[in-house]
Amino acid sequence: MKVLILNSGVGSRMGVLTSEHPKCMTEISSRETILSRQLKQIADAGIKEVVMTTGKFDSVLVNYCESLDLPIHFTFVKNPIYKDTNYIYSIYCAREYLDDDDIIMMHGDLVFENAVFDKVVNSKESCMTVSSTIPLPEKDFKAVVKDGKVQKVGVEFFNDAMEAQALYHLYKDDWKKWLDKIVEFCEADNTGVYAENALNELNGSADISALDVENLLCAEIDNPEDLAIVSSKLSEIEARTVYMCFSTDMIHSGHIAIIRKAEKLGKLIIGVLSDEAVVSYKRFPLLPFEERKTMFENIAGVYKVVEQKTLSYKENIEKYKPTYVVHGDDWVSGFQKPIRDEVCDILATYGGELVEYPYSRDDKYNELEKRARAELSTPDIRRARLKKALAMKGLVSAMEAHSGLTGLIVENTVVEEHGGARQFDAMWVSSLCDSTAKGKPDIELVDMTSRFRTIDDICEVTTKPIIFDGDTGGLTEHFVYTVRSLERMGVSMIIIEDKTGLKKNSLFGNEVVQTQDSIEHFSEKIRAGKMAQRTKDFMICARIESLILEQGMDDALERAFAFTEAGADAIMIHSRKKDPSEIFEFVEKYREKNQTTPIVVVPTSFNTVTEEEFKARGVNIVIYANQLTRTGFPAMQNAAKTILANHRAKECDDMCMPFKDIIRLIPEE
Ligand code: SPV
Ligand code: MG
Repeated sequence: MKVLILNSGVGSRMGVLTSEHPKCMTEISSRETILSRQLKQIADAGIKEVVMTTGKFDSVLVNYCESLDLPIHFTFVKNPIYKDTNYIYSIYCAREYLDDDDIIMMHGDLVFENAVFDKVVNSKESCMTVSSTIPLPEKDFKAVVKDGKVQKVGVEFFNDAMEAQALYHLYKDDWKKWLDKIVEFCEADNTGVYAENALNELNGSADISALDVENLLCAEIDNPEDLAIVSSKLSEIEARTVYMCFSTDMIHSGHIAIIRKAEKLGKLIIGVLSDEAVVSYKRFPLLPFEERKTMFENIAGVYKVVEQKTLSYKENIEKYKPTYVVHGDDWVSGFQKPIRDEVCDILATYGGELVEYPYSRDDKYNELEKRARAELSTPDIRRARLKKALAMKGLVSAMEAHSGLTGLIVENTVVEEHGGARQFDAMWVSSLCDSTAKGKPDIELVDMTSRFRTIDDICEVTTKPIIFDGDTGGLTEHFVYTVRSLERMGVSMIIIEDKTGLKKNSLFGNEVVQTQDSIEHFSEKIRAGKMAQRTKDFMICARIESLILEQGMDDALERAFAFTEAGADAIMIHSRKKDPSEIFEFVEKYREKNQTTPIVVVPTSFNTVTEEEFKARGVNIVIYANQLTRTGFPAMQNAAKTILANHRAKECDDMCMPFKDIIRLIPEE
């Protein structure tokens, strides 16, 4: 595609403004001339060929164009008799450069906003810009339009006419017909008329649509009054702002393309989603907020980058009052719809506009996303993420996983909520559930090799951080090896409980014989573990069983402070009471003296407390320790009974996951 700009005219109506250069070099702002603006728009649209007709100030114009240093190849064609002819003859002079391509044709005194040029360039049919909202001008161009098609163009038409500007996109076939007529006119010496007079003789056979740009700026500058009007409209346009929000940590060409489009609408403010919002909405960001912010600040065309703290745009739209909010059309339905609705409501309060572009999730994006997930699953990155999540969110939720399959459930389960999404932050590899899955009691019978095998299965198909239930930690001499093995696997935290001898599950309480370890001995184990660890990210959590074993609050607190002193990175306090008050009391008393060490709870019994309440009280990790096992088991038992009772599988079918879903459950690499 080529652009033809007609600049042979003398521009006498501009007075002194055109005494030393052609009209197109008139300044329309402190930074731009009519021509420099047109050429920048052309270059931004990716068009590289411009044919320009010149006249009186031929060399001034040529030098000026070259000085702009744009990625455009110019062909200048001087109309030698510019004084005595109209631009029909200038086109005739340039015809040899114009007969082999689609063209965009424009008068050199035309100023239009980016949205207009976008529409013209992207028009799928030949078109001329018209306006249905601007009153018909007395002396300037009007187009007679029938069924959306331009029939005639001239200053003399008033019936069925629309205000029109000489900004055309002409596909080769239509243009050829018009050009042939122009040649015919000029060779018959009919050179004092508009090129449109030749078009009118085609009687509509060149198929040109009327492209209605309504009130968007598209105006010619004929005299100083026009200049004043256009300049003031331009400053209004330049004051427009555009808001977009990004959660991405990897910028690809799709993002750049939408940023390019958005910045054409006004000064582009980018909202970068906070880490906390990204974690809940998508996945753990590869780059933290500050780095993502810097990344966007360094993209050309971005005016300002700000934080968007939540998935809701409310705070930032109300603060920046953007003229436009830009988004892909993927949020028209689905879980982001409430966010979109809220954006529309706020924009409506001050006349802002939502601009949506077709959303395309291409293979490139999927490939990058796959790579990001692969990176998140590597041991170093996965291990470090529990600490990061704690710092970002204050409260982290973990769900039990005891196999690759349950790991996938924890990894991928997302629920929609208030236009956002919720998902678990981490996985708990429970001794109870790992043992139960193997049909064994929870008494440290399943050995570490087997427990590590479970972790490995989970690691292979997930990316979320892992908290490992280390039971008592075993002998101190063995525990140090366990710490290093877990670190190597990318586990983030081990929780060891202050019991000794044959460990039984805590939920038995004192119904079975259980012995609590001494403070000194358990502290020694913690110290040895901390000495053994090789990375700064790995955490050892001391689990206190005093409340389970009915040793009282003071004992629990004494142990908590001693274990913290010994180097524990977190404290888990356990209880098997339905009433959460002893947990709350512990947290309150521990927090009086220690505000920073994370506190972990396992609310299997005291399960009425919400995560929000735990967080408000100073808890940092909530572990749902066994619910997948406890829900899965009765479902399986029921299926087995149903088949036995009916001597066939039919009655069981409705309880089953459809066959096609189970096949698709696990994606192939
Ligand atoms: C586990 O899940 O194995 C635990 C938590 O240790 S509890 O069963 O509550 O003791
Ligand atoms: Mg356990």
